[in-house]
Amino acid sequence: HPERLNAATELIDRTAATYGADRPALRTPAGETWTYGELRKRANQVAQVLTEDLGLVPGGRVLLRSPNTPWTVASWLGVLKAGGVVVTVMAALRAREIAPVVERTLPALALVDHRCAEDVHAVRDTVLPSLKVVEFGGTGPGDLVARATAKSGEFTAVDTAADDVALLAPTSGSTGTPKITMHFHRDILAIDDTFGRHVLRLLPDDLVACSAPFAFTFGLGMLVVFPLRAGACALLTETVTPPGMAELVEREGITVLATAPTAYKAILREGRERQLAGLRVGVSAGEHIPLGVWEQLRDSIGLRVIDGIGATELLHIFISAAGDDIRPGATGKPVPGFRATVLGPDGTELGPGEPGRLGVIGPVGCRYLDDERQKDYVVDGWNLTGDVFHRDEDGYFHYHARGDNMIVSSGYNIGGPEVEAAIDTHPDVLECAVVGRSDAERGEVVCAFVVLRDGATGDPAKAKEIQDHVKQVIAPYKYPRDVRFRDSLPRNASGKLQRFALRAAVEH
Ligand code: 3SK
Repeated sequence: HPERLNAATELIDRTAATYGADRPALRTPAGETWTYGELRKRANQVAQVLTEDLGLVPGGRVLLRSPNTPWTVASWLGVLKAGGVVVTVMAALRAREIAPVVERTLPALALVDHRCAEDVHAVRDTVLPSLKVVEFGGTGPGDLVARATAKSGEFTAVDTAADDVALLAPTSGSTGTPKITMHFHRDILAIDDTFGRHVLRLLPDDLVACSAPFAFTFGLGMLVVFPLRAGACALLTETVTPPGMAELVEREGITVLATAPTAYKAILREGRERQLAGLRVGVSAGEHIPLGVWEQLRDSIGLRVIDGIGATELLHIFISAAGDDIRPGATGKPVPGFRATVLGPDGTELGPGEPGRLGVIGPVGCRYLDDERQKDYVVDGWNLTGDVFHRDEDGYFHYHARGDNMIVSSGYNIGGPEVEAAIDTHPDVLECAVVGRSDAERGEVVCAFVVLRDGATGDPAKAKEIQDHVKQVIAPYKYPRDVRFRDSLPRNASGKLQRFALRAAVEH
């Protein structure tokens, strides 16, 4: 890429010029369609509001919180066009999860869907009173949509450098507070230059759907970066359950579906796989797809699902299997442009068959915003994703486990410590520890071992109370589906929690 590069211009202006401004870019199940020309105009209008009315300057940070809607895409592109940096937070997060992101990233503005604005106002009041919160999609005064549609739609994108920061994407830490990953304009295009172009290979006539929110970079790639670069169309859904997804694929004529293995399992369990028969491509990521699920989809409807593993730190997928180069049971080989290896405890590369820490190098790498944990993630140039893999004689990578305290449930990474911190705020809880438990449907579920204070009774009602409490404190998808009461937690002589003992206990 050239030294001066604005990812939004590449994704929208260049595509509109190459494939035609009248082609559909975004659709919703409610029947709304935005062409490339309309999306370009709205992104420009947002950029005008940001720069002309709200004082955004190049490099200024803009928090974006919304379900997947067309105005979210226009806002994301508009911030980049204005030379700003998008800070994405999931609509599902609660104020206590948004607060550390705001504290760390210090955004000047927040663009928030009016249905999830309350928590952002609360965070502004307690953490960053200077934050200007602008709602969109509602009827309130100053709504972004009303302001934007009053603008001309003529805007020349700020001439950013290819390695200016474009995106700050938080990721749950396996320990402590969230880590904020920084990505440049060129990184956004690099995920398409690698996975998009060599593995996914979208066609301009594709209609793409993905169950993930944009704030999870898996969703950002699948619904914004890859379709817009290919001149294809994205179908934006706000929330969709797996059975609803199969219906949607059939009804809307979706040709490319990206989701987690949990959704494919649920579709098979409900016998809805025929509704996926029109798919040209299926992508599965977030966790490893079990061989049986992959085979059932291949045998019933001829769908050879592309399996992939990615990380927010590397923005998208870096190992995958696609086309004829699939070894059933293996996650696959490094995506063209990436190299991967398996490292032993001393950092030396291990040979075939030996499990160890996965190390990855490619055009996108981890850069945490001002975070000590950078030195643990990037060692000798290798990005250490926290996954344990082995490589076979032929170079295919096989997944074993997470090597840290991250729980991967239905494709979402959940940091054990943040669930523990949420459980600890329940008045009856003395202490707790959280581990992952294998689950046929979700890959893993969060399992909490809880020691109650004197006088409290560990019964199913208390377990439900703790679960409901957690759903109020942090994003509901992180709640412990399995709560087990104990008189004490296993500790070694120096008092250190023996998490391995809890892991062994949950599997038996
Ligand atoms: O595998 C993942 O969890 C992931 C994370 C970020 C982006 C893409 C993917 C597939």
